[in-house]
Amino acid sequence: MVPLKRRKVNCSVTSDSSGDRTSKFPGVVIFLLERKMGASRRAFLTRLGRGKGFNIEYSLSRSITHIVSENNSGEEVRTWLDLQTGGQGREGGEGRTARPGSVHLLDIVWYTESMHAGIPVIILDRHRLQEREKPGLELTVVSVPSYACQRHTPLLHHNTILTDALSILAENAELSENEGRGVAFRRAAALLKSLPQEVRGAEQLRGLPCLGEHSLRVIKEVLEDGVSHEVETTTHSEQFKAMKCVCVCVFQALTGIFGVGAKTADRWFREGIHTPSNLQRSGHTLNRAQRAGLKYYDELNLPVTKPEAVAIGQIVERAVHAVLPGAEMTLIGGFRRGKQTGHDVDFLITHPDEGREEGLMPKVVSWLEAQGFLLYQKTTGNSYLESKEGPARPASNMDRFERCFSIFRLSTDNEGREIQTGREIQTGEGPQTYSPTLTNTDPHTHSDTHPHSKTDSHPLPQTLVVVGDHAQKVSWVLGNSQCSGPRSWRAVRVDLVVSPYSQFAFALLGWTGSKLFERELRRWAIHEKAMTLSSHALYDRKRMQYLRASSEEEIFAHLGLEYIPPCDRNA
Ligand code: 8GT
Ligand code: MN
Repeated sequence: MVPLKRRKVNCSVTSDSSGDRTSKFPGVVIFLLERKMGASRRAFLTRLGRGKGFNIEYSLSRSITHIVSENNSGEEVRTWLDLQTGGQGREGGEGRTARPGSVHLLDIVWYTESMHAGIPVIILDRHRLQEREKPGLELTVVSVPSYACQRHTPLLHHNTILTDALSILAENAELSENEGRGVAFRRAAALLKSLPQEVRGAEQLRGLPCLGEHSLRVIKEVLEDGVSHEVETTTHSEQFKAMKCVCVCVFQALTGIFGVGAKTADRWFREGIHTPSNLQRSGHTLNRAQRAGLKYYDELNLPVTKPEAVAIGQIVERAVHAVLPGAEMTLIGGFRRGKQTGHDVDFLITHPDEGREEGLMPKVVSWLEAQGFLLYQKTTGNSYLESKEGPARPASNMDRFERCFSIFRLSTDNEGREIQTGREIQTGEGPQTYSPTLTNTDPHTHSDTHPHSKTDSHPLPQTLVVVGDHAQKVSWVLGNSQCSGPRSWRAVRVDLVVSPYSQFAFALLGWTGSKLFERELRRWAIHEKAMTLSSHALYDRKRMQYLRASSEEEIFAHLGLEYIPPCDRNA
């Protein structure tokens, strides 16, 4: 458990922390716990709630009725409260600053659902923070639905040690082209992610769905020994390391197509190609996408941060508005689910007048190229036609929207940590030190967009090292000679998708992910509802008709599912 610090409740974030604002819901006085939530998210959630007429207090007081926390267990919140109140009032007595015994201790899910409903929703068991009555390993019987799309799966959860282990085995299975085994591990991991508490003993898992024999064996081993032998062996296997290195980064990152990279990487592995530099020296003829993947290999391996995603969003928005005023753009993928980093940035573009979006992508790409923002791009046209599609088509992850796989050239200000939104970049998640800006000082110089372009003579960056804790400098090892110093840009993978307005809700749902959540939605649709779901449409096979929807909420309703907000789709 993270040690609890005695800490003053932060009252300084906003000046209007008094209780005299008018509330639409008298009797509901909410306190958002900053611990693990962070000050900025707390401020954001407070503004959101207040905008909807909720009474949200910044200080603990006896008027608080609901304490909402994120990623804290009931015990952690209880301990924190005791620290604030000096342990008084635990049994509902007269505490100085709060009434810990009578106040509702709730998970953030209750808050997000209430925000969505516009009223404080009824408190269900799953909203309450779980508290163990007494230390020990008593069984907690939790009833968990078996499809991930029926469950709330937050980004941060209680079982990371177990899910990390299962994810490694899933990745290994996928790299070995054993998709079925990969999915089984991913389903088991997704189940653990959705549990409201930490699993401490295998007995707690009795009766839960999605846990196959193999996954259970791994979980038990980790619970008992702290590690799984199979996971350890996999992590250290040369083949796993090499396949991950060559396959994931060079191919899958660019094509996004499962299997294509794995086959080639496997062949190359057997030829002795284990690293990108092996590949570069191998004399293999590479296609344009592979060359780009190789050239920007290290940077494409660096996580993309939220501020970088936001900065790229501003560039894309400028491009889109320049070529089609009135067009709308939405950040999708992992960032829409609340992730703070990603392997790429995904955007969905549409226009409220159906038809206006046709042919938009080449124009956006031309604009971006003219400004020097693209290092690589491959655009594919829209090949979806409902009349031709045929409802019998199997549900598929691949859609046929107008789409552009690209590598952006994002200018960076290596001297300062401020980006144009004025917020500081969080450096907690990896070696990210760039500060993205929109300044584009050097158009065309590094463009590899045109097949015959020979303008960029940088050799392959073999290692990218960040110097110092909050370093602003990046050193590049180029071949044998190391040159150190700030560079003014970095390469970032960006996916652009254009959808007709009538398909927008389906595209939004399909591209928000996670991949497993999407897979489970399609599985639910077909097996439980006899419907076919894709990123273009939903077809009811019994009634033999398409079901239209203009929002994600409507699609969930058609599917007979409770609405799950993007932040809870992290299965
Ligand atoms: P990340 O942080 O690693 O980027 O995580 P992500 O944003 O969740 O993953 P992603 O690989 O960027 O994919 C974003 C979402 O788009 C996923 O849910 C994935 O299922 C979906 N997706 C593709 N390709 C396609 C496709 O061709 N069609 C549709 N409908 N969805 C796709 O990755
Ligand atoms: Mn993504």
